[in-house]
Amino acid sequence: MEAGGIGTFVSGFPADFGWGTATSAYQIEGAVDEGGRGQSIWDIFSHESGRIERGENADISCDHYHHWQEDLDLMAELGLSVYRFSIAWPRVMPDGKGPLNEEGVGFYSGLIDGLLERGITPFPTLYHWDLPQALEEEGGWMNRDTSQRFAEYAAAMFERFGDRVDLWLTHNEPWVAAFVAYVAGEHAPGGCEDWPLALRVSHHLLLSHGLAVQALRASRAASAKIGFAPNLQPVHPLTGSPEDAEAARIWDGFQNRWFLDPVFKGSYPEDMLAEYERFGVEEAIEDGDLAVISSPVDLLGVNFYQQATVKHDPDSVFLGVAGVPTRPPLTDMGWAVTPEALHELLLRLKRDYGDFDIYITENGAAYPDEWDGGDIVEDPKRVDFISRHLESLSQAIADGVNVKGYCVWALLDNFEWAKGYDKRFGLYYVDYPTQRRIPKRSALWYRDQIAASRLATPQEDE
Ligand code: GCO
Repeated sequence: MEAGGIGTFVSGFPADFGWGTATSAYQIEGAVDEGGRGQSIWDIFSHESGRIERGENADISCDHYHHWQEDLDLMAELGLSVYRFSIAWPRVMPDGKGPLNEEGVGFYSGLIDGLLERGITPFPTLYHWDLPQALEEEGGWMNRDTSQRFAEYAAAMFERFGDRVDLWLTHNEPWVAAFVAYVAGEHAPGGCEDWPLALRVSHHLLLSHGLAVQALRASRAASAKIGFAPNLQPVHPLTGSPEDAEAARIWDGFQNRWFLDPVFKGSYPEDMLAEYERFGVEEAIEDGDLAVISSPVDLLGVNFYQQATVKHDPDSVFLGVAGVPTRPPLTDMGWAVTPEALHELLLRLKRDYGDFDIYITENGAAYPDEWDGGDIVEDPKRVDFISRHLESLSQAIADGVNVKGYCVWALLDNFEWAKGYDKRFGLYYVDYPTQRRIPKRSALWYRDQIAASRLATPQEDE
C-alpha cells in the first residue's frame, strides 16, 4: 500500500496499547446456508418484507466466510494488534442448544489461529444479536431459559477456544437488542412498543451475561478476561428547562445506568425501577439474579458513536424523550460528531463505576464513500473523525483512565442492519459485486498512526 501521507498522528498511547478494528458475524460473514449453520432471528427478519431498506439481507454480504484469510491479511497490513469479531451462535450450535456443529467451530478455530499467526489478539463477542431461530421459537430472550442456553453455549466456546483466547465479550449493545428490537421494532425479531417484553428481555440478557461470566470462571479459561460491550453516551439536555433536564436523567437511566449499575453495582437504578413499575419490570427479576449479573468482570467494552442531546417529547416511543442531533456536520447515519464526549464518558465511568480495563470496542462513522475504480477511496471525513476521537481518548488516558485498546468500527463496509449496505463504515471499501476490498485513505492513515505510536513508545523486546 502507498503511504497514508495525510494528517498528523495522535500521541500518548502506551506501548502495549491494543490497536484494533471490529466486525460482527451476521454483518460480514454471508454463507448463511453453509457449513451446517442454523438460522438466526436476523435471517428471518431480514427476509420479511419492509424490514430492511431496499429489501437487502446479509445472505452474502462481504462473504467473509470465504474471504477470511484475505481479510486477515488486510489486518496484518494495518499492523493491528487486536481484532474484535463475533461468533455466530447458530453457526456453532445450529439449534441454540445440544451438540456443536464441528464445521462451524472449525471456521472460528481457523480464524483464531490465523489471527495468532499474524500476531493479532483475538477478541470475540459471544452475542452480536444473532439468536438461533430455534430458540426464538421457544420464546427467545423473553424466555428466562434462554439465559441458561446462552451460558451453555458460552461454556462450550470457553472449552474449545479457551486455550488460545484471553479476551472475551459476552453481549454487544444489550440496549439495542432489547429496546430497538421490541420498542422501536427496527431490529430482529421486531416486536413493537412492547415495554414489558423489552424490559424482560433486557433483564434476561443481563442475567445471561452474568451466567456466562460464571461459566468462564469455572472453565479451563478461568484466568481469561471478560466483560460486555454496551453502547454508552454522555447525555445532555437540549435546553435548560426542567422538562429537558428530566428527559436527560431518564435517557441516561434508560441507556447507560440500566446496564452499568446491575453489572458494576449489583442493583438496578432506583429511579428507573420506579419509571418502569407500570410495565411490571419487577416480575422478571428473581432473588439472586443481581448477584449473578454482578459477577466480577475484568473489563468494559465501550461502543461510542456520539453524545446524546435530548429533549422532552411526549410523542416519543422512548419514555417521552427524543434525541436531537444538534451540531452539523452529521455523519451519513445522521449522527453528530462529538469527539470530546468520549473523554467526558470515560471520566464519568471511572468516577461512577471504578477503575477497570476499558476497551473502546466500537467507534467510527458512515460516510457516502465512492470508488472510482482506482486503488484508493478518499474519505477525509473519516480520517478526521477517527483522529479527533483518538485525541479525546489520549486525553482520557492522560487523565488516568485505564484504556487498553481501541477498535475502529469497522474493518470492512458491511450490512448495517435495517439500513442495509448503503451506510459504509469500513476502513476498506467493499465492492459487493466483485467482493474486492479497496483501502480507503482512513485505512492507510490508521496504519501509519499505529506505526507512529509504536515508534514513539517502543516495545521492551524491540
Ligand atoms: C451497533 C453495532 C454495530 C453497528 C455499528 C454502526 O452499534 O449498532 O454494534 O453492529 O453496525 O454500531 O451502527
